[in-house]
Amino acid sequence: MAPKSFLTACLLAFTLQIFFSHTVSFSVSLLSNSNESSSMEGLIKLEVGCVNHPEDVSIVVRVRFIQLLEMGLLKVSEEGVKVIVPNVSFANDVIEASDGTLYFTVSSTKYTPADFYKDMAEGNPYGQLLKYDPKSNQTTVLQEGIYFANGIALSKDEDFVVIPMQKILAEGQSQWNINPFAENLPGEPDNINLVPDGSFWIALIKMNQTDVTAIQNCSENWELLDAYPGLISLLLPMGSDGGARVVKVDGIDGKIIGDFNDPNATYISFVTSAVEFEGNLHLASLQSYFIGKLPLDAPNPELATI
Ligand SMILES: [Ca+2]
Repeated sequence: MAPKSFLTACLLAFTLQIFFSHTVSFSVSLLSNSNESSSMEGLIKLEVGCVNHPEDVSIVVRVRFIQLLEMGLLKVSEEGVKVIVPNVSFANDVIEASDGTLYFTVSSTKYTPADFYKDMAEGNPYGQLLKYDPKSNQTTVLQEGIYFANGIALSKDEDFVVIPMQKILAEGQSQWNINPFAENLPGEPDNINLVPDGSFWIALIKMNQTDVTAIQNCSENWELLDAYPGLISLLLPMGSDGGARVVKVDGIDGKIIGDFNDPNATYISFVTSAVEFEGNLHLASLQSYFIGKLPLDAPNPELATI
């Protein structure tokens, strides 16, 4: 079959897959509304116009903080910007332990952030968890083979780290002990942040797994997405289609104990990070020009299960 006709056939098959998958699975669409979720009504917009599509938000309680860019792992402080780990093309999130050790994720060792959709289309685990030792200035890979490694958090007692759907026992173990964590979330996990009581807030991204699987099964999926870039928004809806959802999970096995949902992006869309501080939840969004601040003392913000 000629490449162009094959591409057309692939697009047709993919379109049919989307049609039928939407027909039969609409009721289980990710980030769908739930009677057990709390609304984001009451969200306050901070720093409107002063931020540009922030992917993460930090409450700076120390003078310094760490930030990631495509060029590597960077440290940003009042003294300026210092490259700590160079040659990391797709670092995503980082957490600093009390002894200065850094744990960070690389989403893909094969693709750049601009080509993130190719990683999605290929569907292979190119993500990594890495550790940087400030005493030796050495970086080691703790785990490979992670599907699009995204957020990372360190536990309250610093005895394990959490990456999407895995809990990994840290120092004091002769071998890294990997356990399932927060499986079956109602969305794809992005950034994870520790709550002072030992639980975690996880920002969820809407992604239609059925459509993702359909395009992964197309052998020329890159060409398909390059020819029809609008398909990317079907795989990863943004704007009002993307909605916003954050869940709070316990620190034991990741059971959901709190949930805020804005399925139609009425107040904010595409939230990628949620940080709890002094009774408020601070939300970062790749689709907004502000930081969301959600008071947690509103009536009935918690739920038991989904
Ligand atoms: Ca992230």
